[in-house]
Order: sequence, then C-alpha cells, then structure tokens
Amino acid sequence: KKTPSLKYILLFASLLLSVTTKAQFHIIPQPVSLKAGKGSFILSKNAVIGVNKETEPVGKYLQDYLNQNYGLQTTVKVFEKIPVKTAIRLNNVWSNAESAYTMNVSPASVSISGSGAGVFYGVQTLIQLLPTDKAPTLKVAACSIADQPRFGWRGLSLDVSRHFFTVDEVKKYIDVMAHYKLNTFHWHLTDDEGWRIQIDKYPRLTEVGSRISYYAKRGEFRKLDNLIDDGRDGFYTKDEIRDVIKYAQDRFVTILPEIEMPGHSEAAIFAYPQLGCQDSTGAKHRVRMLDPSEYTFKFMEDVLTEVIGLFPNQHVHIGGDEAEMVDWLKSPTAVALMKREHLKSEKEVQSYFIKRIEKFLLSKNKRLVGWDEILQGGLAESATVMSWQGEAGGIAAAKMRHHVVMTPLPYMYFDAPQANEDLEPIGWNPPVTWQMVYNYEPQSKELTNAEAEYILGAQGNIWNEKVPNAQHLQYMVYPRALAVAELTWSPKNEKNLDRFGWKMKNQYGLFKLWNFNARLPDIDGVD
Ligand code: TNX
Repeated sequence: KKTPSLKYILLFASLLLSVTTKAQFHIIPQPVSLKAGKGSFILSKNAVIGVNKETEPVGKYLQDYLNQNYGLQTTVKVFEKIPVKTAIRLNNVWSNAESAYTMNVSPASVSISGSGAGVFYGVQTLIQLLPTDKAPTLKVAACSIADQPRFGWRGLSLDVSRHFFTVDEVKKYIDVMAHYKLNTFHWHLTDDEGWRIQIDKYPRLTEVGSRISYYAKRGEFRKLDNLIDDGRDGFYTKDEIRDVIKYAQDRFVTILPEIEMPGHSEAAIFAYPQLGCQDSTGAKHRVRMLDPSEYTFKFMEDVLTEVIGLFPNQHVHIGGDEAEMVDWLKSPTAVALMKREHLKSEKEVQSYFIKRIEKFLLSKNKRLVGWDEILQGGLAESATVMSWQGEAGGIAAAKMRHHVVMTPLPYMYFDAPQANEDLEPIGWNPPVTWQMVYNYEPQSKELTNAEAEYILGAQGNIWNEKVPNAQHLQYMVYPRALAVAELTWSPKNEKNLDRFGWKMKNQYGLFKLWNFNARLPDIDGVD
C-alpha cells in the first residue's frame, strides 16, 4: 500500500484548519474583512476595559453587558492613551468612514478602534464571539477585522398602535436591534387603533385616543377586528419617550417617529371629531380620514411641534399611506380647497396636504418621510420615500433624485408567516422566509449607479394587528431581522446564503442568553 504523500497530508491539514478556524466566526452582519489569528484571548474576572473619554460610555455598556449576561465583573479605566497591556482597549480614532471600526484579538488582548458608533459596533462583534453557554471561561478566537456598513439606514419598524408595547418591551426591541448593528428604529406611534404619544396641547389624544378597546367594548367605537382584551390600550408619556430616546442613543440607534396623516387617523378623530372628514350634511361619513381644513393643519402642526421637541433626529415620518381620498370629494372643505388652490383631483389634494406639512417641517429644520403614496399628485420637494408597495415607488423617487428607504412587500413584511402557513397561521400575507429576506437587494438593477446612491438603505416592517404580545413580536421579527442586518451592512459580494444560515443557527445561544423569543428555524432541515 502506498502512503499518501506529504503534499496531500498538508493539504488535508490546512483544509481542516481553515474549516475549524472559520467555523468560529459566525458574525452577523458579515464584516468587510476578517482574518483568523492564532490562539485565543481569555476574558477573565476583573479584566480592565481601557477607554478614552469619548469611548467611556461604550466601555460601561460592555461592562454592564458582561455583568448582566455572565455575572463577570470588569473595571472601566479612562486613559488619555490606553496602555498596550490593557486587556480590552476601546480607542477613539478619527475615521472619515462613518461607523467604521477595526478589531484585533490576540491571546494577550482585544483592541477595538473607531470613531463615533464604530467602537460600539466593534463591541457588538466582540459580544457575538463570546461563548453563550454561561461557560466559566470566556474565550474569544484570535482574529483581525476591519469593518464598516454598506448603507446608513438599517431599519426596523414597530407598530405600537395596533397593540401597545411597554417601555421595557420597546427597549428590549431596540437593544437586540443594536446587537446586530441595525441603527434606525421606526416608531409607528399613531394609527386607527390607538394614539400612543402624549401631546400636552391635545390631552384627549391619549385620554381617549389611547383607550380605543375600552370604547369599542362599550360600543361607542367601530368594532375592531379580532378585539383582544389585553395589550390594546396604553400610551407613552413625554418622560417615557425621552427615556427611550436616551436608551436608543446609548446604542447608536436613531428613532424615526411616525404620526399618521391624512388617513389612518381614526383614534385622533374619535378624540377630536372636528378633525374628521365631513359630508355636506355635517355628518361624518367616514371615520378614518382627516378633513383638509385649517383646523386640521393647525392641529397637526401643533402635534408635530411637540413631537419635534422630543425627537432630536433629522427625519419625521408623516405616514401618507392608504388615504381614503374619495371621502374628500364629498367634503365641502376639500371641495372649496380644490377650487381655491386649483386642484384637479383628490390626489392633488393629498399632494397639497403633504407639501404643506413638509413646508412646516422644513421651517423647523426637519425632513419629511412618507410612504410611497406621497408620490401621487406630485411629490413634496425634499421628501424621503419609503417604498412599501413593491419597489416601483422607490425606483421612481430615486430617479427623481429623492432619498429612498426600501421596505417592499413581500420581502420586508414581517407580519407574514415565516414558513408553511399551516404551521404558522398568524399573518395575512403569504409566507416570507428568512431566505427571501436575505436575497433582497435594495439597489434595484433598474437604477443607474448615480440613482442608486439615493437608496439610503432598507427596513423590515412589522404590523401588529395580529401580534398580541412581546413574545409573539420577537418571534415574528427574528430571525428575519438578522437578514435585514446583513443585507444593509455587509458588502454585496459577501452575500452567501449557506454561510448566513449557518451563522444564524449560531445566534440561537445568544437569543437564549438574552431570553429573547426568536423563531429558531431548523437550518439543517432547511425550514
Ligand atoms: C398596510 S404597510 C399598512 C398598515 C397595515 C398593513 C397590514 C403600510 C404603509 N400600511 O397600516 O398594518 O398594511 O399588512
């Protein structure tokens, strides 16, 4: 018998080595560049986390994480120049690439450098490399990583109108988003089924508008579909909103508040009937549409003024979807407005409405975001379009040199079941699998390179008509949100469905550690 030549033995050994070393790095989203090193770093009790003044909050965040999840005590020390022998070093360095970081893990230490959010993202990468079984030895495989995001908008929405979620539940949602480097939390705060944000000037919005299930039960309100007793009602006080904003800021998450208009406004109209579209007899013939009256514009501007006072980010979402515009044709206010402003159709009334709100937002230094219906009748000058009815609206807007966030049906709709509908009857759209989400590409082939620059990123959406509690919410959104994280962060040429599935499976331990109820597909059985 011939013995295999040295060449083959070496080849086999190196293959084995590459498989075993690669196998340790199940990072989601996939970093831009990742090289395995030799050996591993052991994070031990009382390790020092060396920080600069700028990275101190992130150092404390890591310290809290290690304490809460592993019961491991560490010390955060502030230095002007962090000594090289420090176990974990979080260095603030200048970089012109937003959110970029580098991470080097050697048997002696972990060094993370970046600017702004970069160090925070490096810490998230480190967190994913820690074992998840509460093992006494926290071992991290040596490696060197250089990383930065592909898109600036890596979003996830939450509808708190159809079901109310508590501050703690919202925080948990934001916390897990941030672990996967998602950075935009779209907070759908108002809709037909409930108004969820305190507005001082109009107290009935929350006194009445947030207690819709109570009124529905007394028969004073449109009967809601599938009325579920618990979890329908509630609202956030301004202090609670500020608390959530701070919590998100600590995790480099921006909050995009959404106040719906001119449709989806049943809760507001129930609280302030004068807002509602009237017919010529003065009776309200529809309950969901705002009347385009001076009262309504003043009301909405007052509301937005208070919203802007709370949320420091640049964008405000004003909804704009599914307006029942035919109602306006019966409204004397709308008919008079059409005459006065020479508007030829109800779509032009909608465009007038949105443009007027945009003008107001611009006067406050804010930019308007709206669902793709805002294209109808003429798009407001500097509006950002969220493309949800497929990609057509987003493509049209990008060609007009408007910013776009891609959230198209079906890929980004997490109210759909994730697998066979018989197994998961909850939801009304056909199933959207994690594979479908993962394969979505936000920069459509129909765009030139210059037009594609207007795609800010993508976002997963969840609507909660049929989502009764936080456990179910977590189940609906994850693991599909992991696919959003990778497709918005990682380079296009790093897309790899098999590797992603394998990495996803390696997150299950983290979900358990975080007590987070994600769906756990059987990857080997490809479910
Ligand atoms: C349409 S998506 C809506 C939501 C509903 C959803 C149900 C969008 C902009 N509007 O208000 O919850 O359908 O799938």
